[in-house]
Amino acid sequence: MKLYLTDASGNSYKVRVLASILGVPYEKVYVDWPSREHKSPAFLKLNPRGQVPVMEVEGKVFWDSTAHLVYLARKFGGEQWLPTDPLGMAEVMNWMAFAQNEIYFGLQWARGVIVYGIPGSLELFQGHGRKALEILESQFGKHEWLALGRPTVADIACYPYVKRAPEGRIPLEPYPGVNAWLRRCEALPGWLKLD
Ligand SMILES: N[C@@H](CCC(=O)N[C@@H](CS)C(=O)NCC(=O)O)C(=O)O
Repeated sequence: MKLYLTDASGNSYKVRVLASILGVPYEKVYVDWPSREHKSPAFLKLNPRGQVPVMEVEGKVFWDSTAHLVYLARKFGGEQWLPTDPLGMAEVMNWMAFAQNEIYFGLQWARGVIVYGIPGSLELFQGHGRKALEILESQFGKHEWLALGRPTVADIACYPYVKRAPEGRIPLEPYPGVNAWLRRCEALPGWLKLD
């Protein structure tokens, strides 16, 4: 298995975390971000979005961290990280979708404006981001984990851009339940520190 990534990429980090927890070996292929290798014709053949991470495995190519987490969890994680029963799977996928919507277009993009100067309305992205944090805070008022009362791929998918929210000028202090959940994630065996 090959993973095209950069060290700074939060979406690549999600895949690295699950591979580390499950003890799955893989080859890292570092993409040269400063020279915009991810927008080169060769890379765009792998991923038409021009983004990392990209996974090459068993003769197939997948270019979204959600697909990578699904593959790793189902191939190597038994029923723990993404179960196959319809209700359990739906509960996990509900939060996987949240990671790719409110968290992505809110918390990740607000940070993108500040850290990378991507164009767009910081105020709009911060608004989506705060809404995401309010939903999470409400969840963690009642539950320790996002789905099924245990850690799943949903927690891994939501973690990095929640952790990095302050880089988008969205402080985490008003959300004690979210902070406690971040610490629970960080205490899981095999978890990797997000730099
Ligand atoms: N939905 C994708 C998002 C991937 C993504 O946003 N990757 C960022 C790095 S973390 C990237 O490559 N950005 C460059 C760009 O969008 O042009 C996933 O979950 O893998």
